[in-house]
Amino acid sequence: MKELRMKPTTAAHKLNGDITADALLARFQDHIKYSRGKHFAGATDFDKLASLSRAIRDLAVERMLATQQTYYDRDAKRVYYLSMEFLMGRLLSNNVISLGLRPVVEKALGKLGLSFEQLCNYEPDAGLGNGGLGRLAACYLDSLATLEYPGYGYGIRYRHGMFRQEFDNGWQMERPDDWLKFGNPWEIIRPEDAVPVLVYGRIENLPAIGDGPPRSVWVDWQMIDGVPYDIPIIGCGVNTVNILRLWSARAAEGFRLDVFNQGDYVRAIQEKNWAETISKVLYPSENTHAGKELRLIQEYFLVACSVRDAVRRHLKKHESLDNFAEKNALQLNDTHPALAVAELMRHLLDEQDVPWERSWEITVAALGYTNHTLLPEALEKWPVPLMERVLPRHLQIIYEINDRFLDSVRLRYPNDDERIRRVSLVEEGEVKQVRMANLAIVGSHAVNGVAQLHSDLLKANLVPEFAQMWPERFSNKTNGITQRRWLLACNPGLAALITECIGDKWVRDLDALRKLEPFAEKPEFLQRFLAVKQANKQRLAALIGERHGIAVDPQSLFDVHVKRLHEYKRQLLNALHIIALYHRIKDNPAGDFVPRTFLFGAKAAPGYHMAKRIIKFVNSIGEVLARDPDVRGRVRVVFLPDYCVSLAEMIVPAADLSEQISTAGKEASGTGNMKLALNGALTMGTWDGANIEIAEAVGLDNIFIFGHRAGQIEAMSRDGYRPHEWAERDAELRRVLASIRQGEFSPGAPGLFDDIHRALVEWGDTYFHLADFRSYADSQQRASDLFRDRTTWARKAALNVARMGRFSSDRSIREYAREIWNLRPVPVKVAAAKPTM
Ligand code: 26Q
Repeated sequence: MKELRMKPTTAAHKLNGDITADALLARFQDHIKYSRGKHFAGATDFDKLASLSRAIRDLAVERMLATQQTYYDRDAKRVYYLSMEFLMGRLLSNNVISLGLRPVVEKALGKLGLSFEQLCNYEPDAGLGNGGLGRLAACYLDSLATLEYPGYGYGIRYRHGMFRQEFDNGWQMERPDDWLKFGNPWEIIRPEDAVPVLVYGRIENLPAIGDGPPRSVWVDWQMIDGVPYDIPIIGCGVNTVNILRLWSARAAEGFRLDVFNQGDYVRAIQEKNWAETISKVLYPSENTHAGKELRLIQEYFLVACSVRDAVRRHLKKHESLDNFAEKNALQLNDTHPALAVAELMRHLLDEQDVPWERSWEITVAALGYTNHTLLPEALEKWPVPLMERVLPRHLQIIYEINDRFLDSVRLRYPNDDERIRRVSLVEEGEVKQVRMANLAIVGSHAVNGVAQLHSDLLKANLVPEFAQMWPERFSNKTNGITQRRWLLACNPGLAALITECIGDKWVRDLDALRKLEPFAEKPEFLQRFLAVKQANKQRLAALIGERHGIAVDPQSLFDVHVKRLHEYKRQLLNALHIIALYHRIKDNPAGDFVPRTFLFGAKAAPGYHMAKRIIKFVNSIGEVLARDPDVRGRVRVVFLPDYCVSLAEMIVPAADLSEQISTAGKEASGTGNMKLALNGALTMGTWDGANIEIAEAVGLDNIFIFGHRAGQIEAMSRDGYRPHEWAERDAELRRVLASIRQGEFSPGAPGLFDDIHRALVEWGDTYFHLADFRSYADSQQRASDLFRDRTTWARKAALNVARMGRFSSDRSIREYAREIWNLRPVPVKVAAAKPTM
């Protein structure tokens, strides 16, 4: 596995060894004065944050230039990660760590009596994503840079990222995110690299020239400009600084020239607004496809800007696009950028005059597609009439791709209309729809799922005809997380303890954690391991106290359920168990219960009514329990508002138990499961997604697995699942359901949770809560029993940490690089910047 020469992280410190605390301090103060235009005395907290960030960015820029020059000189193959989401979170702390400058920064700030940690907390999250898929993209950028791969992120610079969540009487309220309000010190705008993007219009068919092919031109389009903003992605302990390029939409120079020419200057300026709406807001829904025109244009905008940029960079070095696929790989983060298939074809055909067959070879060889979901409601399908209006030329190309593809299928499988119907890029029906997953599969040389089970189900259930036709195209690439953010930066206590025991090799080679295994047998180590966890729990308890005025008991078991709110993720199953516990306490108020704090964090898509009601339900349960003296000191339910990356960085290190309880077969992978286990939480999980691989890695003795397996769930779906029968057979569950129906958790508002009750009992319990309840409740009981013996618990938790090496995004990225991108590391040599005093 070890292809890379591992440099010890101390190298990171050496790289900037020649910047002293005094030199950094001078640069910081210069930025206060010359970038912010203030005297130090008048500088706000944000001025200080921005100035430190700019001082750090300056150090990174030197290497960014050297990195780009190296890639150009060496004619390196590059990978472009195309994603509608990059959930970056905060950048300062991670960038300082990557540069090995933490001690220097702390010393410098210390001279002014400033705290680095506090300063970091003023940075707004770059919340340009919904959840797992967006955060995965951010982790992958970190690994690409750290492993010295020539990799770029391409995304959209949303003016408003993921909404801020507030609670009003327990109901979710969405407030606009305004992350750019005070400016973004990390970005570099590059107006000189702006690219034109065309939408709308129609196709005009021209007569063929001689016996050449019929020609068509796209006319009457409207033009938008994509303006790039670059954010440096700093590799940890290396010179590599890659780039995340985010596109912002502006009215093009010639936009609505017709209206200007009519003399209606003011209206013409007003219409510029339309262009700018394209990058205004992130669609805040995960795993649903609403089919909105603006979203389609956003997806096309990303693809058009990125393809043009990649082509331009290629042509700086090469004469033509003939070797484009040898020198470039484009990875599609789900189907959201799947229009890249049609756009790259359009470039080759219409702008470079490459013949169809060769254009197609190049396109398929350059593209790879990662699938992140099997949920049918999440599969992107765009109505043909909409596409015809917005992207007439692309629709034409998609039809041509489909015709040729279906011809090849008919050759191989004659007289198989059913197969043709299923694999077609166009779904027939009242309104025809373009199936983006089919387009992505046909247009890519590699297709992968994100955990073994998911990749298997993808082949077996979602697209069996494609898997049969092209078995070599399909593979698995199990997700990973970056240990630089999700251990080193967010859990300094545990990171220091680990490094003290086994050295710091794990920072760049997570498999090194294995050396921690023998320590799990040493009582002194376990005591310190527990002390770190305790301190992290106290840190979180303090935050909850400050922000919400709620006192949680840091001695209690912290049971953490953080992820997007979705029925398949079954926050509701957790709630049912809490109610059962409550009833047990009421029945036996003198009983000996292991105290628990149930912590939830989750945003619901604004239009997802059931999800919003589940949030209200959990909040209401929390209120009822908080008011009941019998419960005091035993169970506390806290739904933390506005779950986001920076809040996760506080919660993850403090968790004892990690809830990963999706209906088996529904969660493609999960990555929160990895973050929590890496930080020493035990997993309470179903046999789903990456939970399976985590269980195999840590051992079944060190994880709580419960519930029906994917095959059993499928069988129940097929043979008829009758949820009420599961309730009839279980007195405790019956009582839980009855208490919901009787309004026990909606005092003064009977009927408030009737829909929740009905969804479970009458409407078929789509996600099998009732079928898994008993197994879940029993498993939870085992967790409580185990928690009484802290040392045994700590031993299992430590073994989890020691055995999580496989779940580093470094491993994932190496697999993508070798098996899909054919990409090699390109180390960057650079003399570190000489500080100017
Ligand atoms: C699509 C069309 C229109 C509007 C929005 C969307 C949209 C946006 C985001 C559809 C899906 C998403 C996000 C999906 C996602 O985060 N999936 C998760 O990906 C993780 C990384 O692979 C997995 O670990 C999770 O299991 C999976 O749910």
